[in-house]
Amino acid sequence: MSSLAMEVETSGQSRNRQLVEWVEQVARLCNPDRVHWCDGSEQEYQAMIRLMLLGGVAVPLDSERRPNSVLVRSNPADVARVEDRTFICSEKREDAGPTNNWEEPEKMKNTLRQLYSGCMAGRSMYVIPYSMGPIGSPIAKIGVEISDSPYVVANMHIMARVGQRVLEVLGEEGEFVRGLHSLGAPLGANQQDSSWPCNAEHKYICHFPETREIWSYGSGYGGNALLGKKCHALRIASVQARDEGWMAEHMLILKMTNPAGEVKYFTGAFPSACGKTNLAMLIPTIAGWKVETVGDDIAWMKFGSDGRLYAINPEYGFFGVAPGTSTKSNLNAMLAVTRNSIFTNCAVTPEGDVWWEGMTNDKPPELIDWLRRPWTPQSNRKAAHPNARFTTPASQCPVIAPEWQDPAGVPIDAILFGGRRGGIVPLVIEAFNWTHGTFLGATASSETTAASAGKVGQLRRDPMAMLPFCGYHMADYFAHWLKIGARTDAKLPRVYYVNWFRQDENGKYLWPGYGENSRVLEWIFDRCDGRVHAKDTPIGRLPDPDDLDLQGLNLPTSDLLKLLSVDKTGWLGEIPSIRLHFQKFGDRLPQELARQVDDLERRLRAT
Ligand code: GTP
Ligand code: SPV
Ligand code: MN
Repeated sequence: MSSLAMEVETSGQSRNRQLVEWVEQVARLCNPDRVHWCDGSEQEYQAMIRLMLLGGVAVPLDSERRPNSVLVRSNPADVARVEDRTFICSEKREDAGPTNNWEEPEKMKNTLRQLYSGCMAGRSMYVIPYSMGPIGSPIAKIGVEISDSPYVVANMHIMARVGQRVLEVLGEEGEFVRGLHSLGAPLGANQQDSSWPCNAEHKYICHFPETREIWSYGSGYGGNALLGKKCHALRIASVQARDEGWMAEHMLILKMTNPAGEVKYFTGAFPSACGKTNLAMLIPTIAGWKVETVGDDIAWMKFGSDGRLYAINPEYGFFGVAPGTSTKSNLNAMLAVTRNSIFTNCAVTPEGDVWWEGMTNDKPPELIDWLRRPWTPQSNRKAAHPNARFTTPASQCPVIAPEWQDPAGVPIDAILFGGRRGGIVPLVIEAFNWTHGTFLGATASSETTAASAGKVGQLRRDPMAMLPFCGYHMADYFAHWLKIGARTDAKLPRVYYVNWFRQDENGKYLWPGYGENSRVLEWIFDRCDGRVHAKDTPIGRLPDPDDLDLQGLNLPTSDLLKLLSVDKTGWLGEIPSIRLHFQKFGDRLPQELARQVDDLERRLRAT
C-alpha cells in the first residue's frame, strides 16, 4: 500500500449496524484493496485532488488565476447522463410506466452482481455519508454512496453535505438511501490505471424505488455517478414525495425583490441545459430589481401549516453547464467559479486557466482541448465538450440568498415551466389555474441537449422537465400534481410557461434572454399581486406588449409581436402530438388532462 493511500485512509466509523453490514457486504462483493470512510474534511478533499493529480485524471489550474481548482477530462465514452442505460426497477413493470426503462429488480440485481464482482480490485472503496438538505433538518434525507472514484468523492464534497456529521445524525437506527457506484474498471496487479477509468461497454444506472436503493455501474460522470443528485434527490425522492404528499422536482429556486422591497420566490422546471442555473443567478436589467439564488437544479416542496408550498434546495453546490457561461451571460456563476472548483471537460489555456465556447468574445489563440489535443481557432471543432461542467460550492455564488439553507424552505409564489422551442411557443403564458398549469407542465416540450448522451436538437415532450428523472409512472406523477392542487386549504403558486429560445427564419434567437428575462419575471411578479394586465387567449393568459417593461430594450416590434402572439395554426398542429403523447399513458392518464386537450382544441377552433 502506498503512503498516499495510507494517508487518505482515515477510518470513520458508524454505529449504524445496517450501514456497517451493508458496507461489509459490498466490500466482499467488489473486493477493493481498502475501504475508506469519508469524514468530509478539507484534508480528505485535498487528498482526493492529489490522487487525481498523481493519476493524471486532473491537472492543476494556475493558482493565481484559479486558486485551489483543477481540470478533469473524461473518457469520450463517458461525457453525460445515459438515459437509455437508466432503469427504474420497481417490483411491477407498470409502476415504472411507459417513459422509463424497466427490469425486474432481482433479475437486474443478478446481472449487476456479476458485474460488481471484483469490480473494485486495485482500488479504494469510499463510503460517503451525505445529507440532501441541511444536516439534521426535518426535511433533509440521508444517503450513503459507496464509490470507487476519487472524482466522485471530491464532487460529492461540493455537491452535498458529507461526512462524519451525517453519520452522527444517522445514529444507530437511522434510515438511509443506499447508493452503490462503481466505475466498472478493476485494476490488475501492476496495471497502469487509465486517466478516466470507466466501462464503455456496460453502463447501468438502476433505481429500486421500493427498497430505496441505487446501483450505478460503468460511468463516472455527473448524474450517473454523483448519486445524491438525480438518482436520490429526484428519482428515489419523487417516489417518497408521492407516498408522503410532497414534491421532488427538477427546479431552480429564486428569490426576487422589487424596488419597493417586496419579495417573492419562484421555482422553474426547464429540461437539462435549458437555463435553470442562468435564471437562478440572473442580474436583472430592470432598475431597482434584485434576484438571488436559492437553488439551481432541484427543489423539494412541502406544504406549510399556512397552506403554502415551501421549497428547499437539497444540494450544497452547483454542477453547472460551462459552455455559454460568461461574464455577460452569467456573471454570478463566473464569480462563483473563480476558486475552489472542479472543471470537467473544459479546454485549458497555456497560462493554466480553463476556457469554453462562449466564455470570451475572442477565442484564445491556442488551447489544449478537452481531448488533450492542441487547438487553435482554425481547428474545426469545439475546444470544450458541449456538456463540460463546473462543480462549485453554492456558498461561493455572490447572490446566494441568505435563507438558502433555511430548513423551513421559502414560500413559492409562482412555478415556471419551459423548454427550448424554436417555434410556436410564446415568450410567456400564464396558466388559467392549477389544473391548466399541470397540463402546461405535462405537455412541456424541448429540443434535446448535450446534457444527455444521444442526438441534440430533437424535439420531445419532457413533462415538468422530469422525463429522465421521475422514479415512477409518469401518469401517476401527473395525478400527484393534480392531487397537490386539490388540497382544500392550499394556497397554490401561480403557474407559467416560458420560452427564451424562440428563433427567426435564420435560427437567430428572437429574445435576448439571460438578464433580460427579468422583464418576464417582473410581469410574473406583478401578476401574482394582480397589478398588471394579461389577456385571455386560447392557450392561456399572455401579456400585451405594453404589459412588459421593455425600456432600454431595442427589440424590433415585429419580433416582439412574434414572441407574444398565438400562432393558431402552429398550436392546432400541436394537438395531435399532445394526444399521441398522452396516449402512451393509457387509462392511467388523469381524465382532467385528457379534457384539457379537448378544451384547448375547442378554444383554438373558436377563435
Ligand atoms: P442542467 O444543469 O443540465 O440542468 O442545465 P440548466 O437548466 O441549469 O441550464 P443552464 O442555465 O446551465 O443553461 C444551459 C445553456 O443554455 C447554457 O449554454 C446557457 O448559456 C444557455 N442559456 C441559458 N439561459 C439562456 C437564455 O435565456 N437564452 C439563451 N439563448 N440561452 C440561454
Ligand atoms: C442535468 O442533466 O439535468 C444535470 C446534470 O443537472 S447531471 O447532474 O449530469 O444530471
Ligand atoms: Mn439538471
